[in-house]
Amino acid sequence: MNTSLFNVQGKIALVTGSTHGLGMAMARGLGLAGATIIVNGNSSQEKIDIAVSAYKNEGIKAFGYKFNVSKEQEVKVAITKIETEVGSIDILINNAGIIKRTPLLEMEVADFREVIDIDLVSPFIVSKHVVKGMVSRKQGKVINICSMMSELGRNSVGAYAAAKGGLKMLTQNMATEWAKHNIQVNGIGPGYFATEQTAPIRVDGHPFNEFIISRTPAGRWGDPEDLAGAAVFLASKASDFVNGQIIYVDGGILATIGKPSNEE
Ligand code: GCO
Repeated sequence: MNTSLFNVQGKIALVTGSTHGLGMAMARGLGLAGATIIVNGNSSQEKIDIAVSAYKNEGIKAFGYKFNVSKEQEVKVAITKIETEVGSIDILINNAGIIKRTPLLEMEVADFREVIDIDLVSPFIVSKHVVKGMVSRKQGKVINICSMMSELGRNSVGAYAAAKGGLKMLTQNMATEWAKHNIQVNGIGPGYFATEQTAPIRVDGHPFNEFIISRTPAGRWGDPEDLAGAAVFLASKASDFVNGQIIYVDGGILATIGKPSNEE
């Protein structure tokens, strides 16, 4: 097996929202596979610095850049800075996102708009400014972080589902328009993972925790490290003829209608 297919040595990967959670896990996977990581966050420079140190402590080449993915001018300046100070971006993972768990009839329009803005419009903004360089270099990898909610609805996450459903279609359209430039655009759809974002619905005894464990054929929440393999695959030569696909790393949830409570 030609393992160089999965080689990302020396590639530069920008992972938005990579100071913690799934973004950090995917960036770490790419870093341990030899990529240079551009760490992004928007909360505080301190958080970014802490994350960069954590990557470096594992021997990963990492640089931190604070910018808000939803503000086009900030993104434009940051991408220019990154490509001047570090180098051309070969791999972009649009991971940064938020969720607001509110039933639709109770949700403020402003809150709905904010979720769409961060989770759907921002990947468009960041991709627009990174892909220009990829087109000129005739190569690049874009990975959009979708969700189970790109396929299924759930009470209280309507805005998030609308954004992630849209991100699936945006991924397919990006793939359609950019494949001719040897740019492969795909998505990763994480199932239910043990992160800060899911902590409130994952506590022992919480009905949703029991539900997810019973609804997932693998019988567990995902570990963020479970995502690294799909990230390395979609960031490497191994996926050069894969376009517009969403790889669901979900322990099997989307493969099944589930089982009665009295069935093993
Ligand atoms: C929720 C969860 C999900 C997961 C993930 C599933 O409230 O249902 O937060 O949205 O985080 O997106 O793919």
